[in-house]
Amino acid sequence: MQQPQQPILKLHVPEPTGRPGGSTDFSYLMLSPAGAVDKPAIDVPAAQTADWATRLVRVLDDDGHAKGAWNPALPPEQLRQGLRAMLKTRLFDARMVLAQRQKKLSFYMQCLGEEAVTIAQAQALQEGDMHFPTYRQQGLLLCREDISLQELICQLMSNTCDPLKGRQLPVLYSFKRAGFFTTSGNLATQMPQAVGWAMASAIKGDSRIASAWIGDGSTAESDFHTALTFAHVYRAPVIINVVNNQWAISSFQSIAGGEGTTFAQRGVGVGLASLRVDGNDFLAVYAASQWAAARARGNHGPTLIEWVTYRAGPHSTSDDPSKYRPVDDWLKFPLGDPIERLKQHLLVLGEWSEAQHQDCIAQLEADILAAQKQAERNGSLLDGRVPSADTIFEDVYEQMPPHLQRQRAQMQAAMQAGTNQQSA
Ligand SMILES: Cc1ncc(C[n+]2csc(CCOP(=O)(O)OP(=O)(O)O)c2C)c(N)n1
Ligand SMILES: [Mg+2]
Repeated sequence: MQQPQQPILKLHVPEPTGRPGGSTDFSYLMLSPAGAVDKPAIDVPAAQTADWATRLVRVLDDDGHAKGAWNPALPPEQLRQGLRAMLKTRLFDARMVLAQRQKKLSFYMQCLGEEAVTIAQAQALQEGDMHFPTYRQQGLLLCREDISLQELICQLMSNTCDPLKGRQLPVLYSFKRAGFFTTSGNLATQMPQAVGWAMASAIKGDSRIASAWIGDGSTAESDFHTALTFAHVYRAPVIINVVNNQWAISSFQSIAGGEGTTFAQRGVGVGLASLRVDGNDFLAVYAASQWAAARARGNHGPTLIEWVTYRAGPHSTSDDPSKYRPVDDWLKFPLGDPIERLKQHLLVLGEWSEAQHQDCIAQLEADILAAQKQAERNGSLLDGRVPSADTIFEDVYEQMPPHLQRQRAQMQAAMQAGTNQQSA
């Protein structure tokens, strides 16, 4: 029988809403006014959070006033600490990009424009909780006084004092003592690990929670979905942070599934309480993190939080975003700059001044420069002083087995022969 005429099938390929030479249409962000979104009960059933997964939790308005039910009403000293840590992170990033351009390190990744998500969440969590970060969560370390800048720079320069002995790419830090799980270059692997760690914490009868971090693009990885299912089924005490900075290298967030829906809505679909939050609003980040942490600690279940923010810099030192997006995009991003917004709030409160701001910057720049000089005494990529080759045999077994001892001796002999040949 002859079929009636049917349309030819075609696929939809999402496109960014702005390309170089044009200007981005940011209406897709679906913003809510500051203070407009109410706060659910800490034990709200996950399915009832669907509304919170589409609206946007915001506290700070455009004039720097804090509004609504999510205002955490933090003491001014805590706000100043947050501002200082965000400035420290931004200045450190800028200095390390410069060092990369001077060939002192091979590679660097900034978190320009995203400083609030890590620093406000770090304030809301407790010592002993474990973060499972990506390469863009250096703020979790830079906000701590017990992590020295020098130690971070030695890792970035892969020099003789690199705590990871050159085994990791620059930026892929590991700091157990700071609750900072080893960063993996393989995207999304940290998600099932974070949920597994949270489950183990509950199995052991502990009170520590996990915080997992992932970018918008990486949510397309199957590890992300596996992690959500486990988190939901066992109500694991974990916060799932999806940092939607609009880009995954040159792929717009729509290519990972953000078009016509939100990343927060994925959480609701799987059975997780979900919030969509202004990631450039320090107060909103603190309040939402505190809510999710209290929910996890009270055995009410995990929370997925989509942080809406913007990757203001290139993806890494190997990227040139002017090839795929308008160059002035960040300046036009409706949620602004997290540092400027918290500064404005403190100025409105009468708890900060322009002079204090400039002093703070000068002090931080001096500290970073001094730490860099100290770190460079142990070598940088320029002079090739790297951890000894011997170290590749270490830290695998508690006691080195005979076959590795033999191989190490062979390597040492070969290296010695090479040195003798060179000097002959
Ligand atoms: C499994 C895997 N696939 C691809 C890559 C290459 N890669 C590194 S970062 C990146 C983009 C990730 O974007 P997103 O998750 O949005 O995080 P963002 O860089 O924006 O913070 C890609 C594709 C990788 N490292 N691992
Ligand atoms: Mg991204």
